[in-house]
Amino acid sequence: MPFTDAAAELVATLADEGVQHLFINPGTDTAPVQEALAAARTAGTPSPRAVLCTHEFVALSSAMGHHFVTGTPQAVMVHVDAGTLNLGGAWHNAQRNQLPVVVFAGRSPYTTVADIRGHRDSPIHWQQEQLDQQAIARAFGKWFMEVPRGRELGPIVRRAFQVAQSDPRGPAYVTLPREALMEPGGAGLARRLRPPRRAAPDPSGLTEMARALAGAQHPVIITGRTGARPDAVASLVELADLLGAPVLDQRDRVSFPARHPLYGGDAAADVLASADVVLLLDSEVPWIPALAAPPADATILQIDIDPAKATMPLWTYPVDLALTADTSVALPLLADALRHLASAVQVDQWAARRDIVSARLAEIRQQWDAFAGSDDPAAAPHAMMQALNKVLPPRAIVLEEAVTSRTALIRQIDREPGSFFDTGSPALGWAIGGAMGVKLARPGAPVFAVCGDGSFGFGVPTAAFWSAHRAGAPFIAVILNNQSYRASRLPVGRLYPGGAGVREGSFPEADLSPTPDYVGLAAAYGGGGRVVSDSAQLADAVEYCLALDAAGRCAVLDIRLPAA
Ligand SMILES: Cc1ncc(C[n+]2csc(CCOP(=O)(O)OP(=O)(O)O)c2C)c(N)n1
Ligand SMILES: [Mg+2]
Repeated sequence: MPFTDAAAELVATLADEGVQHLFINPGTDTAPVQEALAAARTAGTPSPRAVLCTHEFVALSSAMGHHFVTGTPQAVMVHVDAGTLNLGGAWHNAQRNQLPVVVFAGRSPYTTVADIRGHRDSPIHWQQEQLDQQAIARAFGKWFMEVPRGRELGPIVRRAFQVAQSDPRGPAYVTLPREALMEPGGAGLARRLRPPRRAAPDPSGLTEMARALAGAQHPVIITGRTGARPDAVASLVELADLLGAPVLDQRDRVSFPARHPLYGGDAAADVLASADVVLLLDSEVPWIPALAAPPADATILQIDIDPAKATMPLWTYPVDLALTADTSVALPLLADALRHLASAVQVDQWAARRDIVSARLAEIRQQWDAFAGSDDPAAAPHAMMQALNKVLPPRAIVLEEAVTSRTALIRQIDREPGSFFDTGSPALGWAIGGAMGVKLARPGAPVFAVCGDGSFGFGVPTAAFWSAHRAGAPFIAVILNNQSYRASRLPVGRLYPGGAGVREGSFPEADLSPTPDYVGLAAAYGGGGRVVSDSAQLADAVEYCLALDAAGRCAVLDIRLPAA
């Protein structure tokens, strides 16, 4: 049956693309889509569930959380220029996390003629029209198009999903004039345009890479997001075990198990200095040259779906051999190639190296634990994260946005692949909206968004709490409350030691005291929570929050840290 209009075709197409939720903040421009969603619900035809997000930043953050656990394409719908602007920093997070999302935005109606359906009928239709609405998204998206007429909608939406899901993936932006949405659509669903399959590495390059690794004395593996495909983790473990190489896991995802003897976590300074061959896997920022880098003559190898990182103007890492590939495809092939060319003597040498490296890494990890148990004031977040790790239920999923407490979190929180997510280089505020999206995908899992007090505020908590309750997707916000934008205060002292800022000591631009009643804020939206200032109180508080979560209510665990 032909669609009643293009908006109905849009709704059917979203469902056909596998979009489960339409994270939406509507306006006058979205009426045809709202009508089409209602019609589909009434008729029982496939349609995504409309999830109202009362701030657009929450909508795109939620879509990202949902994608992280499901791997599915996402759709967000916002109001013209204003809604597009309110997506704000979530654009950046979507871009840097290669989120396959199609962001739909209204576009002021073109026509003032009363007999064209959808025509202008409000002052805002003049005010909200911009010379170039797409320019708002230009820096962050990878593809942009407007639907000029209803009958073109199907192929354009198919193309948007194809591009968004093609590696390197990223946001597509489609503007929808109201008249076009109300025009007739196609005769049926437009043909689906499939994204390409996962990329395999160049065979000769792979052999060369295997040779370089086989000849290494001190190989080091650095990974950022290999665990985005949890099935790749086992392959990485196999490779590391074979080579006896330490794995620096930057923990944007869980790419390597924390309990594995070759897990080097964030110990870059200890591990990189002696490296002669470094293998970079899915890492956005392999190291910070001024802080910890491999020797200048080290051989740098790279496997990445986007090795050149053209969207980062100055990405000048000295890579000797880069292979464009999905690491879940490339790693088993690399391990095979290594096994193929390794002599028995080499395999024995690598096994011996494994023991030596493991012993060194065990010492480092022991120091992390000892620090968490020390009475150094800087250890407070470490102790709290250690205590939290002990009481996290096995099914819990953790989202990281702890900023200067990040090191504490990644050293202490031990999660399985697929149950820990970090945006990497964040526009802050992602975690609580992201938690709602995760919960929609994993209703049985308690979702912990661990954030700084500053990050929590950037997440538009009023909108996140309301939207999560409304959607039945509650989360537990763990606020590492140091009453400060500590990350914005520290550089002043670092760059101007003994300067006016340090001497004055007040940092009014980074001081978040007096602390608000975060639990009260959650309560205003139907949630609750607990305040803790001692790690011994944590287990009871978490139990309380888990009970709220089980009752469908958001919780805040307000962890009071020493004021920073
Ligand atoms: C959207 C956005 N605005 C501003 C910043 C700059 N910024 C980086 S860290 C930070 C402070 C974060 O404070 P908090 O979450 O409390 O963590 P803490 O530094 O105290 O550990 C700010 C403002 C940012 N990254 N993103
Ligand atoms: Mg803080």
